[in-house]
Amino acid sequence: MSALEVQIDRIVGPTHHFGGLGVGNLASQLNAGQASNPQAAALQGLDKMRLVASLGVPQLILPPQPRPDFHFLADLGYRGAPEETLKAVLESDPTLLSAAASCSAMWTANAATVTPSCDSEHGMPVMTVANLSASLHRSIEAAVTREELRALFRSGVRLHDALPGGAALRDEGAANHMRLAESTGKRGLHVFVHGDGRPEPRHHWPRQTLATGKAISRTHGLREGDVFHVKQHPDAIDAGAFHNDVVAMSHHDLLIHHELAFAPESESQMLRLEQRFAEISGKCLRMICIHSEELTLTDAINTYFFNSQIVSSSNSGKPVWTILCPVQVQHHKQAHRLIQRLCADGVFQDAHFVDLGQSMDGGGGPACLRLRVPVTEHELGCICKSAWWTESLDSDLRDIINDRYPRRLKLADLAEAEFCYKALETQRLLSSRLGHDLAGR
Ligand code: SUG
Repeated sequence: MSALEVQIDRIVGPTHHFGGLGVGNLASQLNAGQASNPQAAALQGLDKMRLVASLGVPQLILPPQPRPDFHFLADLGYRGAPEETLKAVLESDPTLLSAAASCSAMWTANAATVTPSCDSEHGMPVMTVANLSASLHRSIEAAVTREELRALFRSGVRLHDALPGGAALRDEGAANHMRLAESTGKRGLHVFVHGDGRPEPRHHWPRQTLATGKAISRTHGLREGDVFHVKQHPDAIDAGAFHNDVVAMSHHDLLIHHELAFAPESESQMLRLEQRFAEISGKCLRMICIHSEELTLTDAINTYFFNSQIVSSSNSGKPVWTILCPVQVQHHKQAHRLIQRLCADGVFQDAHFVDLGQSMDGGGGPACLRLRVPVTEHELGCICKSAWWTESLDSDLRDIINDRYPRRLKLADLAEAEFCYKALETQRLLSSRLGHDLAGR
């Protein structure tokens, strides 16, 4: 049966701001307190979705999660009228106000880990919502994400709650998971990347644990021999690669990674991965290692080279692989040269450079902004129709964003009740245009 890879992106919300909350995330820390432009952020995201859809790749859209999250603030003891609550939080703990208003759910690569039906003993796609327990502002995403995925996929997927266990089972979803297969619908191998265990990074807390990868591989019904647990290089985490998708990218049978992406002790796992790939597919895994002389770790992190989004489609039966890179790659001599080389070598048939400045300033590139879901044609048919990208949906969403989103926002603006009422109303408008019928909205 033929299969496709669906991309799920989320509209950036009107409360998008630079809170400096990203653990081990250099861009987030560097831009903390700068004025953001929520309107530009949302439009940049929509531009990328339009580009992906124009390449013939199925694109789904989620609305922003409701922010500020007053339930979260109430759970922390801030009660009373919103006017008073917002001012009280700003005064006593601005970080909590920032967390309650964060639009970090835009980075949907962190929403869940996904296994297609062909790899699972359950015989249907399996998803585990990420608990994002490494950071306060992200841990509040999981409950709504679960409702959204249920509304999108209905009974077509086996949806697992976020893992329990808090810090011990830190899970950041697909950003630390790579599936390698001959093609979307063929049996695949699963690489789970974790950062804990000795030697630990010296400066930043690893966001994903080995125990998490093991738990997900069990609950997703994966074959033991098809699962690989690989440790992230502690130097990569220390240099600012807080997720694996900042130093490695993959699609089908292609894995491109920085030489410092994986810890030296993971070498045997990588060898086993290559062997296993050949066993199950009769083909060679295409592994491309980018050396520090070609692109330093620092430049890889500054440009988000490895966070480029790879999509494939076909043109008159011929596969077309396209890479969507951040414009920062185009502006960087070595990084740009690498993309040109990969295109000349036929790895990619096309490259686009996308301006996602507002997301990049929070530490998220093109690949962070999408969750990949491989589905069969039958499973595709079960997905909620109103969430698919169309010209008219795109145009209506842009109208709402152009009319109602602020162009400049600082944390203190989030303490204004009028602003927050309007933001919540705008989010409801976007949700209803997307036809989402979600509990609690
Ligand atoms: O979790 N940034 C996100 C960026 C996530 C990128 N995702 C992937 N690599 N897949 C994070 O650190 C910044 C929030 C702020 O600074 O206000 C933030 O949460």
